[in-house]
Amino acid sequence: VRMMHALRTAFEQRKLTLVYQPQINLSTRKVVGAEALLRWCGDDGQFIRPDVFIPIAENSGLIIELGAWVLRTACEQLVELRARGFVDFMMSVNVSQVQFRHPQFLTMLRLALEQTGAPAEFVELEITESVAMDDPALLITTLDQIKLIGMSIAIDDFGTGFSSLSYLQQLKVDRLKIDRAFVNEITDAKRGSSIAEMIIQLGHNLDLTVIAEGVEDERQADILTRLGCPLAQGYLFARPMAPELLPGWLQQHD
Ligand code: G
Ligand code: G
Ligand code: G
Ligand code: NA
Ligand code: MN
Repeated sequence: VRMMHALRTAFEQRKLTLVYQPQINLSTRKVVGAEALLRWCGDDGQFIRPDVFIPIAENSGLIIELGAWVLRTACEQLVELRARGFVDFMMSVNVSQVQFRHPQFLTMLRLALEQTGAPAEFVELEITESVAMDDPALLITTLDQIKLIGMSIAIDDFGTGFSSLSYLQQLKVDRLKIDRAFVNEITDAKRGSSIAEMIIQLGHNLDLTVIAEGVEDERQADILTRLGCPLAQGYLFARPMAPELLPGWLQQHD
């Protein structure tokens, strides 16, 4: 309860911020976009990880307001980058299952686009597999509506908890994100990671783009590239960064 109160106070005092981690095309090494990631700057100057406070925001209901702020802020950043000439740039935003199930979710999406002028086709929503699997009817209709709005959909942490592959085929999903854990298993070319390999293959078969998370060294990038993985993000390319650093980083990277 104390943490819940602290979180709400932090949000109201604007101590929750977004950082952005670039996403890269593995064969050209060009930037294709960025993922917006929440950070809580604690009073002691330490960052509190989202894994810790997102569940609290979900349990207290704050996630609805916070999630709307996250999307609106990421859309504003997208619009600013476009004004600076970065026009082929996709902004990925994490969405909690509590937000996804909220009756005003689709209205919130439309409003964020309207208020910021962000183009829907450059906004991607990342939902986790658990959302994806436990209410099929709601999921299918909601994804249909998101596609009508024009946004893309990625399944985050893919491979960590799915129940039905055949079901995936019916969903209007654009991307699968290979969970960092499976990328971590890639230590040498021979062993690779059978799960990562399977997800890349699945992407090819279902005509979905695949992005590998948590790529930390060239060897992993090289193996993923040879396995046919088109996109990646991770410390090898860039750590998540403050918005004011992003345009400069993009300019230099080009
Ligand atoms: O802007 P709006 O009236 O929708 O704000 C809704 C909530 O978002 C309020 O609780 C407000 O304190 C919070 N909020 C508004 N702007 C910011 C901001 O720049 N940073 C953070 N962390 N919260 C904000
Ligand atoms: O940035 P970091 O690796 O610490 O993120 C940890 C987890 O928090 C990730 O699984 C990420 O999806 C989640 N997360 C980060 N930002 C957001 C956000 O804005 N909304 C939601 N719902 N989850 C987020
Ligand atoms: O949404 P998701 O939980 O997958 O968010 C990705 C998380 O992974 C973020 O918290 C981000 O800070 C973190 N991250 C991003 N790149 C790397 C990396 O190369 N290595 C590790 N260990 N963590 C990373
Ligand atoms: Na995630
Ligand atoms: Mn994510």
